[in-house]
Amino acid sequence: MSDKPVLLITRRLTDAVHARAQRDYEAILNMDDRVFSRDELIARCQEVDAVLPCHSEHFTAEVIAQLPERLKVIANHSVGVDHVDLTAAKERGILVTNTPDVLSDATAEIAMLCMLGAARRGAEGDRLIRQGRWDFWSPAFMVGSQVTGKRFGVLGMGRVGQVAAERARGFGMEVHYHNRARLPDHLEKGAVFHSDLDSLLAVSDVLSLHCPATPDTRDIVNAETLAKLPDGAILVNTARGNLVDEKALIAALTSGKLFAAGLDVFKNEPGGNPEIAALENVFLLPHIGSATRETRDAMGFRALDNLDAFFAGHKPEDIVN
Ligand code: 8YV
Repeated sequence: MSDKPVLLITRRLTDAVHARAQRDYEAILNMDDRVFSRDELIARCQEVDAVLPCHSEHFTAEVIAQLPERLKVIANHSVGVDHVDLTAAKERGILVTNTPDVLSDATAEIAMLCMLGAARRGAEGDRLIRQGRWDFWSPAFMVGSQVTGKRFGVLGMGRVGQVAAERARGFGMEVHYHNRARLPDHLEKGAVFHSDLDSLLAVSDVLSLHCPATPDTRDIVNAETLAKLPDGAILVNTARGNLVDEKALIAALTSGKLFAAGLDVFKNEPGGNPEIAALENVFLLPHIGSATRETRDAMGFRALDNLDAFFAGHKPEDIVN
């Protein structure tokens, strides 16, 4: 028997991450990449010291209550941790970590893709050609909304929000943000701070969501907040589907209050929302904000760094509970 800690990696990660995990742990891999049911997740956790899950595994209070005594750390392969009941984990003495920083660039890239795809009708044009419907051109054809010179509103100016702001500046946009606290000058970089949400909404030609999903932020984009955006605004969501009341979003997209939306995340995942998918003025992606080869390696390594620190008796860098 090896004296390495037993580590369950719930989903298929990159070869480099698997190789390092197998070198340093008694690693249990999921090469088929099958999503575990709740009961299977609990069963698979019974003989392990640590688990490295993705946002697809839900560690609710009920699941956590059935984890074995020996399991002391949940090292997430994600920056968002809304799939883990952090309080229940803490009460059970389980440390929870995440993978910040390493996915900020990749996610900000996807925010730009969603913004431009929505503003310039990227998916609509692609569909038109693929379906053999491009039989007409005129100066009035597929006219979009230019982002250059517009105001980019960031809701949640954390690590991803800051990189997205930087990228938006590259498009000549003026950055505004609402955050719990104002950032120091060197991070704010001239962005305009709005201490209240309504004031940010009023100036957001593009509203980009970068805040965590918590009970406080659930449906923060709703009929009331959407009404406060400038007419013809664009909504970008690369954070979590739970931030948006999708019924209210559909109404705003249908009425023309919003010009378009670019969405990488949905309340229902995988799958999305068929009523949203039926609209022309949306640019949709299947939750791939951090899905680059470079970032997937970096996320796996960051999760392993946290585990290494824990098992060496140190404090992991990215504790979230
Ligand atoms: C991932 C994410 O798709 O980090 C997050 O919070 O939502 C994404 O980066 C996923 O969790 C990868 O495991």
